[in-house]
Amino acid sequence: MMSEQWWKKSVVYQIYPKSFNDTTGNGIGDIQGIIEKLDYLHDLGVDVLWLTPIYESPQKDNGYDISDYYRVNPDYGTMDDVENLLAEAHKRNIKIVMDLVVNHTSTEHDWFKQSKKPDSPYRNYYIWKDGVNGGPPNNWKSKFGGSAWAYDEESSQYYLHLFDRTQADLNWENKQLRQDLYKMMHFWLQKGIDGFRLDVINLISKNQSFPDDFEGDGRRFYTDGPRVHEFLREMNDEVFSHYELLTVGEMSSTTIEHCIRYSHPDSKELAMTFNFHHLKADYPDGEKWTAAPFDFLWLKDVLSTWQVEMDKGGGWNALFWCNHDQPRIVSRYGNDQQYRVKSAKMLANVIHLMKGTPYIYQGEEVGMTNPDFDRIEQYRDVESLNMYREFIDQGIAEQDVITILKQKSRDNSRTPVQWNDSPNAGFTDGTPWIDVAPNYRKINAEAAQKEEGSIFKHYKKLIQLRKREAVLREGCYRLLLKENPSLFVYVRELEDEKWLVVNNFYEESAPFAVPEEFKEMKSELILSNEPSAQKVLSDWTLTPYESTVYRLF
Ligand code: TEU
Repeated sequence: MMSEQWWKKSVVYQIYPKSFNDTTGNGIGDIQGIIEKLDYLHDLGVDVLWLTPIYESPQKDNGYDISDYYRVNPDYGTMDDVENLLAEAHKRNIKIVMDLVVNHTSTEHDWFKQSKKPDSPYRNYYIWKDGVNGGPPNNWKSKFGGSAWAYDEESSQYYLHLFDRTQADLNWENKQLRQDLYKMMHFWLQKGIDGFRLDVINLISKNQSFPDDFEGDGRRFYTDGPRVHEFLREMNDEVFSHYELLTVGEMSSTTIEHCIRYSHPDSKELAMTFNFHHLKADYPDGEKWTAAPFDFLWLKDVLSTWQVEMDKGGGWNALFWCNHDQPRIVSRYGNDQQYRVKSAKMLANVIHLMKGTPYIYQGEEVGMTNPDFDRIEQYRDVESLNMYREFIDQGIAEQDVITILKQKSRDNSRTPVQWNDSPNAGFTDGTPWIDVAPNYRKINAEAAQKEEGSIFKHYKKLIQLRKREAVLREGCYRLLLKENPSLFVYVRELEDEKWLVVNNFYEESAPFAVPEEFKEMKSELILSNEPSAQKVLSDWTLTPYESTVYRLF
């Protein structure tokens, strides 16, 4: 019998199929390519795979623009391939979680096409409004730039799109739409999938007066909106409660209070939540599109506050550094040059030893870096291309825009997985849809699987530790040395057991003095990225990017 909360013991691996592994030579990854790598993933030790959208889609936003929820994007394969993947994964005790994009569909979805006719029963599946004074209904902005409203000549009204203009927001106020979505979810669950990652699910309920926002871009009127908890509870009741699922909500600009409600078992909404506040440490004044260093004290504070408050409130965190929307963490809060291996392991420790369910994004386990694309022709992402155009139109110099894209573009994480040192990193025999990072001869999975002391082997250890150690799953979290400008030190505690996790985020050595409360305790070295780490805890000077973990008893 599976335990109800099996996902509390799991480590999830995220696959961005387009860039994972191509078996047909068309330059685009596919489902067969995932099947081919199941043994690799089994060796790593992960127990769940989350696939970003594989449904039929015009691919304006790489599948987050779905035109048919019941079909598979032919570039990725067929429904048979999906069934095969499920069977092969389950054989290895690996579960499959699919992406669920129900805040919006592609404007090529049949519902939207029907919806364009004002008298159609589908009109109300989307959000249509009259313009105001010859302009859009309000001043809300799209997250990908420009107005959040697009004008439709045919019906002389505007439709809402919080993302690209080809991603029209669904009208969750419409009960018929909700029922159609639940039906579709059952379809996939009946096939045997093990859960959903729900795309921007906290944006589905909009303030129905659609007011102008004089202080921002409109997000206050739809983020964690008026009926969102009601809708999620309904979804849980109609769909999730019939299965034992991992459900993780992607929460954009959310709050701890809401995330507790989303993920508290008593609320009967979701299993856990992603939030992004810790990935804004390099957004000075909240602005993503600047090239800036990260604010370390702020990072510690945000991560720690979420650890403590979610735990207190009975919520559950999804833990992660990387995904398909974020630059590579080793290039971001680590060091992708001289200390790449060491800093990647340190960052892995910081996240994997916290309380919650850890997620690994493809390539993270071998320390893939940002690719350093220096020509705009190398970028593919709709958001990056929109920003580029906006900045150039504002008169900003091309070189300065590229400097920002190199640091912030979502394409940083979307380059093909580096499997080996053969041409195109073993990703494809054809021409990859996006360039492979030039460092693949040195940084690749085959090398990492062989090398002693590789990042890959370190991730394996962390995954095993999570399975073995109750303190990692259940223990409380406590931050030490809050104001220390280079060390991130925390304790996990369960009954008499304490784990002390000491991390140096910088290239300079840094001293650590054992806190009074631990001085009389015995200690055992659990894990370190520093070969010369001392076996027993005592005052010491951490080497660059050192991360050392002791058990105290
Ligand atoms: O992302 C939601 C989202 O708001 C972001 O993380 C977004 O990438 C960021 O704000 C851009 O600066 C989800 C998906 O993960 C993303 O890939 C999709 O593009 C987006 O929803 C729309 O479906």
